[in-house]
Amino acid sequence: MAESFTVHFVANYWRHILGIILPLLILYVIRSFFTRKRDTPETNRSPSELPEEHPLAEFRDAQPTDKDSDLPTAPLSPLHAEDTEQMPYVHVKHTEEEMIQRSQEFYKLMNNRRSVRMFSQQPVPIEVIRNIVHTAGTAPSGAHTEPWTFAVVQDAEIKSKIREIVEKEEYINYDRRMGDKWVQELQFVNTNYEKPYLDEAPYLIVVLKKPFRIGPDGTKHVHYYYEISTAISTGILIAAIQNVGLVTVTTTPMNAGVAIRELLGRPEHEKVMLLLPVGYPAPDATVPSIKRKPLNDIMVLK
Ligand code: IYR
Repeated sequence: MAESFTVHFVANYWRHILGIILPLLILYVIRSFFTRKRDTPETNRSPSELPEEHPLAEFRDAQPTDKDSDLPTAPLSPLHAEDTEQMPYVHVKHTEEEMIQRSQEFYKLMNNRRSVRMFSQQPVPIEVIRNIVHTAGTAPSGAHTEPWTFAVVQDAEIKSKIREIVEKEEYINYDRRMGDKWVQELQFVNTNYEKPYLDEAPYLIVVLKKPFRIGPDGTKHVHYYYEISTAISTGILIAAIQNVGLVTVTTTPMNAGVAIRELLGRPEHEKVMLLLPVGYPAPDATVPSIKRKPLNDIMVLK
């Protein structure tokens, strides 16, 4: 009896029932879509959801695409927890005159820096390179994660293998991958696919950035701002190279990163960012004659 009533009711009034249920269902779906977006803290949102210009967008890279993707993610250690010990800052103070003089001298030193692509094969003590890399490691980094590795290559065979890998890719870059406009705009740098400096300089420093690290327990710790942190440390590395009277050129190993990383036996979660040959300039080294922007073009005072 009750059953036939239900069947009868549904058969007669299904349009009304649908008319009530369907809009409710649509409203529910729309509401849950918006609440999910609002309630998810930005840092917990999957990096692939972040818009291009978002400051955390670089974490799209941090999404492992390889075997590390199965690792559980753990938060970074709470470096800023209340019980973190504080210590006095050791301040070296200079007089205003000294500051002016030191800043001028440092400017002169750095203004003399040029990207040099012609190297002497004269050896450089490894102690100098160790000190330079040590200095790069003093850079600030997101949540003090120190998300960098500097692979220093002195072995001639590894250097020439890296040169081979880079030249193979650069040949394609110059020949067809990058197009005529790119080739034309770079003409003044006087480069081509050949990179003799990669194996002629006594050292080749490979800068690797680490989107995350893997803890001893196998958990993954995401490194915030790993890209800018590694870039800052490279800037300090370049200043340290200039400070001892050696030269370098920042080389971007376009499309050659994975092969270089594998050659160096570095783990998959380290990404090759830059190659820096380091040594003395060749006695007959030349550089393009360029001018730097005047201060007024790069600084605004408000
Ligand atoms: N990486 C290429 C081309 C190149 C690109 C830029 I942008 C430069 O400032 C210089 C060179 C090469 O090393 O030949």
